[in-house]
Amino acid sequence: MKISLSVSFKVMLSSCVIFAMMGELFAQEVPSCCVEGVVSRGTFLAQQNDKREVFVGKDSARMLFIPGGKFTMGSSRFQDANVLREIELSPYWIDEHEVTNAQFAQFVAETRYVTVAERELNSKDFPGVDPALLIPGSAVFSPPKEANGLNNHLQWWQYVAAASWKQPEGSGSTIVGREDHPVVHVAYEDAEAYAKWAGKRLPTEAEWEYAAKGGANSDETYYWGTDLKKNGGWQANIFQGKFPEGNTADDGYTITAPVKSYPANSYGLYDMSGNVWEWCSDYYQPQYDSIEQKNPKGPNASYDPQEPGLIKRVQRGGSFLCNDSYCERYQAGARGKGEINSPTNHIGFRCVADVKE
Ligand SMILES: [Ca+2]
Repeated sequence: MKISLSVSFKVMLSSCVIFAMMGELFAQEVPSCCVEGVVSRGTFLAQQNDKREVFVGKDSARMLFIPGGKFTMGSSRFQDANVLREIELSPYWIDEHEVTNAQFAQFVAETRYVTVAERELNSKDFPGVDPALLIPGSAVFSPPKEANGLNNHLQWWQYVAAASWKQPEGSGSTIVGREDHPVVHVAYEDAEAYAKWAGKRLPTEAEWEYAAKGGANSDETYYWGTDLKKNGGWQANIFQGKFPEGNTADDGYTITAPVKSYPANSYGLYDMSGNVWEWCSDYYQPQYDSIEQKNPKGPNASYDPQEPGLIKRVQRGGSFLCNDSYCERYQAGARGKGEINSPTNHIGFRCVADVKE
C-alpha cells in the first residue's frame, strides 16, 4: 500500500535521498631486471589479503585485512569532498562485501531486533501530521512513467507502508531468492546494532575511502580507473538509460544485485561502488577538514546547510540508482549523506573490525 507523503515525511525522506610493504614485496618476488609485465600493486595486495584473511565476528562475512598506511583522502571533482589531505590509518579488517539479507536475518533471529522501518511511529516526532498517516514503512524507489525534470525527487520516491528489510517493496514482497543481495531499508542505528552484535563496528569515512581506493593515492574518476567500463564490462551495479523511468539494466540489474556480482577492487572488496549506499560512522558536514590526520573519526556533530535541523551521517559508494545524468556519486571519492532515521531501499552497509594487538 502506498500512502501520500505529508510535509514532515517529505522532509524526512528528502534527507535520505539527497543525499613500505610494497618495496619489500617487489624486492622479494620480482627480479629487478623485470621492467615489463610486472605484477600489479593491486595483485600483490590481494595476495596479502589471501594470506591474511580471517573470519571475525558472529556473522559469516569474510573480512579482509587492510594494511595501515597513508593516502590522499578526498576528490577534486566533488564540492563536498574537495579538501584533499593526507590521512594515516592503522590496519583494520573490513567485510569483503555488503551485509546480505541472509546475514541480517541471522542477526534478527538471534536478537529479535526490530528495525526503525518496522517500529510504530510516534506522533510527537511528527507534529502536524495526521496520525492515520503514521504507518511503519520506508522509502522505495518507484519511478513514474515519465518524470517531469529531475528537480523533484519525490516523483520517484514513495513512502511505502510495511516496506522493510524483509519486505523491500512493502506488503507481499519478500527477500526469498534475494538472500545474497545486500540488506536494505536499514537506518543508521540498525546498521550500528548489527555491527555491535557481530563484534564489529561501522567504518569511519576515512577507512571506507581508503579501502575503496585500494591502497592507491589516485584521484581517478572511478575506483577501478579512468574508464567507466573495463574490457567492455560493467564494474558496478549502477543505472543505465534515462533516469528515472528508463532503466535499461544493461549491467544486469534493475535494483540490487547479489553481492560479488562485479569485479573486486585491488584489495579484493566488492561493490565499493554502486549496488547500495553504505553507512559510515562519521557525522556529515560538507567541506569538513579534519584536524586529525591519523585515524580521523569525523566531526563531533552533523551539519548540512541544505537541511540544518537534521542529524546526518555519511554514506559512501553510491547505489544502483547512480548515473552520470543525475547522481554520479558512485564515482571515486564522492560522498553521500543520510538522515539517521530515514532508510530506503538503496541503503545498506558493511562492517569493519579493529586489528587486535
Ligand atoms: Ca543496474
